[in-house]
Amino acid sequence: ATGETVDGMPANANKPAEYGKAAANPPVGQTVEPADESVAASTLSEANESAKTGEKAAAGVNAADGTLPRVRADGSGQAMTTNQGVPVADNQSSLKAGLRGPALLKDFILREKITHFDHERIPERIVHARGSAAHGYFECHEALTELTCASLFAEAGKRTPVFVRFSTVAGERGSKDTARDVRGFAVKFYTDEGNWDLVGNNIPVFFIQDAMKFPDLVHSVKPEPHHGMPQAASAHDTFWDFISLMPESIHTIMWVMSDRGIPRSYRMMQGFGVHTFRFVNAEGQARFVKFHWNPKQGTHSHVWEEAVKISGADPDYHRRDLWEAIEAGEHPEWELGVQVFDEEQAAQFSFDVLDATKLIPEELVPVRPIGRMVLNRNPDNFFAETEQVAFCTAHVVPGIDFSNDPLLAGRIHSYVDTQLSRLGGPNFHEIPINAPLAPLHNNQRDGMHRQAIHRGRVAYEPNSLAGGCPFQAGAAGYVPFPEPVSDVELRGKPEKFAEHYNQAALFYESQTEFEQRHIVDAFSFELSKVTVPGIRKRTVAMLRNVSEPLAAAVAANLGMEELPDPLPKAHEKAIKPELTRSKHLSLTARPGETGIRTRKVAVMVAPGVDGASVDSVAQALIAKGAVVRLVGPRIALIPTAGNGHVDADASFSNSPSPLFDAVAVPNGKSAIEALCKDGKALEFVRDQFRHGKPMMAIGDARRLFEEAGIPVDRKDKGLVLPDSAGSASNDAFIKALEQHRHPERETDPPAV
Ligand code: HDD
Repeated sequence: ATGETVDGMPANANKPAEYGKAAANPPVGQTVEPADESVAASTLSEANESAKTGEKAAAGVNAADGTLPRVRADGSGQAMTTNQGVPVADNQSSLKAGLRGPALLKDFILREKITHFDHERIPERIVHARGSAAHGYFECHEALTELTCASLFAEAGKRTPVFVRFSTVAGERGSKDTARDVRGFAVKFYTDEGNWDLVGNNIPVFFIQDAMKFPDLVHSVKPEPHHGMPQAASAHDTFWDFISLMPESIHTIMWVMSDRGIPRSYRMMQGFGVHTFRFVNAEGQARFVKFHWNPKQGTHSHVWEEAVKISGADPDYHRRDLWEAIEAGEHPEWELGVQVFDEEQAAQFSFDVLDATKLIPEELVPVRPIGRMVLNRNPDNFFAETEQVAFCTAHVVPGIDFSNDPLLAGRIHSYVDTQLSRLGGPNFHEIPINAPLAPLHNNQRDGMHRQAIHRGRVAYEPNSLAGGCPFQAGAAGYVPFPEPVSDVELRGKPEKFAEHYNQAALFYESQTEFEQRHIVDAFSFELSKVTVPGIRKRTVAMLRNVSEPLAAAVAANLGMEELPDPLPKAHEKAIKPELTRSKHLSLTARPGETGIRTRKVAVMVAPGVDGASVDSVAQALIAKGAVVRLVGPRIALIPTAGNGHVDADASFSNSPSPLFDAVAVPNGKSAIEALCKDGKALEFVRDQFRHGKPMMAIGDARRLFEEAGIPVDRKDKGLVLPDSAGSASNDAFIKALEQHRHPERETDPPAV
């Protein structure tokens, strides 16, 4: 039935039939062919690009070509049914004795619907609850058979499907994306010899050395248990109490307090396997290996105030950024690199390679690129895929093995265990997103929610009744590296684990001046939220072992009159590090290869704007792959100075400054006059300036900057102020945007 419409959108023509006598004969549900044919068929399939979805998945490169299509569901053109497949006649009212009568218990349709709804949620992850994911593939650069027999590295050009989930750690499932935090970087490789999960972070080191301390660490950072605050934040007493009593955490803390803790995008961060793993080749020879993901998009971050404002303007900022980039065909890409070294080399280092609070400086062991990962398809369904995906460090494949890192050892148990309670039983491997592409056969049976229907009478091995099948694979199977073990049982740590400060200092000394300033600010902010003075003091005492200037600056910001004595060290003799500065640890070391692609630029418009200058800037930016939004006082068609219009698709209220990487304000006398009187426009450009963004004002627009108090006469490569629109000024603006940010304008207090 075609109903009445409002501007082409169907009204609910069946609505009157829900009331009075008409209710006894519910009409067939209204279906309306969408006016736009491209949305007509499915709302789910890859064939229909407008409804979900980016490109059609390329054959052979997506997990979707394996286990997912059989479970994809699509209701287009179908009548509604219950979960038992019974057609539902009326989905509006419960079954009652009379129109005004009591509801009846026998209404199995209401009951099924509400019961299912009541059970829709599953427990959120205890850590990394908030995350976003995408499908893609890994492509091997060259055969690595000399190093590992892992099948995904067997030949040049080999592609293996992946599903990757990025996350914050501390916040709950509905928390904001731009909290200061470590980011999870978990990759599931669906290899042809089973699933390999590389469950890493965007920071190459971890807070603690032994899994024994993980529950303590997480309890300290999560909202305090008596009042449930703060959400998605480490700036509180319990966290810093724990940290300042656990000096092994200082190296990781330095990374989290740096700009790494507030990335611009999931697409613009590195990933690390953190632990030392092993590569094992077909001859059984093993080498140690550390895994690195380096983004082609470069490594970029927010500034703190911007991150804070974004969390109000768009708490889904990173989720949206990843989704939109993939929808737009801007598929993010990372290079996988490895640091490969052997036991003898490891023994020479001043630190222990089994200690997850230490990295291996790239000067000591260079990173060798071995492949690339491309994320090219968004999930169909957030819950089915992103929420139900189960990463486990225990999921390794032949050719990949563990080291004796005690943190890793604990993780091998923890992940499987948590999936049991989160996903409700031992069959979580059958959930489509978790199912391997490699066929699986064993004698494990039954359990909650079993999907497989095992045939035959035999569920044991050895057997003769099934011809001995499934038989054990022997040397073709997963054979652990035969590391010799002979020692006494004890609790304790190796000597080298006792040195906590060398690499924290290495990290700090390797940062640029502005990055160091941000670290000082981050410590100052976090500790200012701590209410117990003793905890602040103890943290500053710890910082004195990293850098005296850092400790002094933080102490000054906290109004501490005297510096506390440095925290006593756990080891007696100083251990000399191999190096005190590395050129690989600053974010500026990786500007990326994609220029201004996907960068979001606001072009500010108001009635009377010069249409030609809008076009000139917008076209130049779009040609370079930037995302341009025309931002005005409200979403509307805005008359230009001539007789034309421009379409403002964003407003100062719905898209404030922190959501943009740069702003361009076109010429236009009356437009600028209006903007100079608009507090939101003034706030917009002030924020852009404060957050170090590239800014262009064309002709009259310079007045808006002046009105906002922006020091337009300063020497600043990020301020482009041409008299009129044109290719030279567009090029200068694009160049400023390629630098992403202009931190040299930061002052304390800020100039505007
Ligand atoms: Fe963990 C989730 C990364 C130490 C126990 N962890 C989780 C996720 C990531 C990491 C990325 C989210 C996976 C997803 O997207 O579903 N965790 C790390 C890294 C660590 C680390 C890089 C140190 C090098 N984790 C760690 C330890 C333990 C855990 C020491 C426990 C002994 N982690 C868990 C967990 C989680 C988890 C409780 C929560 C949800 C899940 O596993 O699936 O088991």
